[in-house]
Amino acid sequence: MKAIVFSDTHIHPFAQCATLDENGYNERLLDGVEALMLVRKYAEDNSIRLAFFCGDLFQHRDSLPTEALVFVQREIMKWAEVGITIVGIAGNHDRLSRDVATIDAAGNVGRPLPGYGYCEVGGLLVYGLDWVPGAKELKTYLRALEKCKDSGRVLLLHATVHGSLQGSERKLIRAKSLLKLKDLPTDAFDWIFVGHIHHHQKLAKNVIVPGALMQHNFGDATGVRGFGVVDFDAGTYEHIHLPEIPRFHVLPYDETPDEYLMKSHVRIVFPTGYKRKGAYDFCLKFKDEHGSRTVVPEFESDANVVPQVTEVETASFQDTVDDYVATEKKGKRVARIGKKIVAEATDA
Ligand SMILES: [Mn+2]
Repeated sequence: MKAIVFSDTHIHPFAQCATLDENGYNERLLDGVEALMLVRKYAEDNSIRLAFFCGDLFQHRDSLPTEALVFVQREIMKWAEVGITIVGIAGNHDRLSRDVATIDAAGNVGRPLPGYGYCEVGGLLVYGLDWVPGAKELKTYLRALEKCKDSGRVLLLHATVHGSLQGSERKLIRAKSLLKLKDLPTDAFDWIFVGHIHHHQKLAKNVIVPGALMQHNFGDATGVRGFGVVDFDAGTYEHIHLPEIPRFHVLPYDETPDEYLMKSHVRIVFPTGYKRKGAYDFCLKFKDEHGSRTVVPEFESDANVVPQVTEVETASFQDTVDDYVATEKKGKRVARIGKKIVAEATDA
């Protein structure tokens, strides 16, 4: 038996690099929905009827945009219609409160439990734990799981495992939410799938980070994104990426572009001193020539400017007045306000 493993879809009408389709829908949102659709098609074409989702279906946990919800619900409905069962957990982006997760609004996503627990599907025991802010609770749960040794067990988590590569989400990760590989009950499970980190990687022979389904911003530019297929009989995991979904690419202005990447979002880096007008013209021409979705300039000086801080000794009001008086006495030009202060201070 095979199953799909996917995570961190972050489906949202992002403002960055947004374009509108002919109906006025945000194409960043449509890309996310299309990625979901392509995973479903893959499952259908390969007669796969089970999918594991490791969290972060949506982007904003406290304000789920209506169009994101509607498009995702419609797509998830189709998974159900063709007989694909999704078992998922809530990531930090899906968890509105301890008891409410926006992922539940998507419909047809089987949850081990809202919170944590397990369900039985396709002859497998699938355990899962929604994202929790600290690693302490997670570790308590994981320790309890270590003791049971039934066969056909899968564990879904949304967490950072120490030492895993981190993409653009690394800024958001707090030290107290870190798990170590030894905290994971690797002996008690056939497979452990961990969402949250966007770079796909294999942390141990049966511990997989599927990574994000697609790139989400320029910080993801170098990362290969996609989904996985786990084969329970062969004991293998295969990672598949979706070339159809626009990617992000950062390119020095004098570099020859790779046509495959140019259909996507491109940030062109210009050197310090490059004329702004020339750079914007360059980007427009680039977009036309390569059929890129969006092309934005970045100026090296923008990123490299280090704010210069001049150490200023603080002076008392009297020191300032004395300074003005001294300056006045030397016959140097003093501003009008200075003259007023000097006049008051010297009773002139
Ligand atoms: Mn996350």
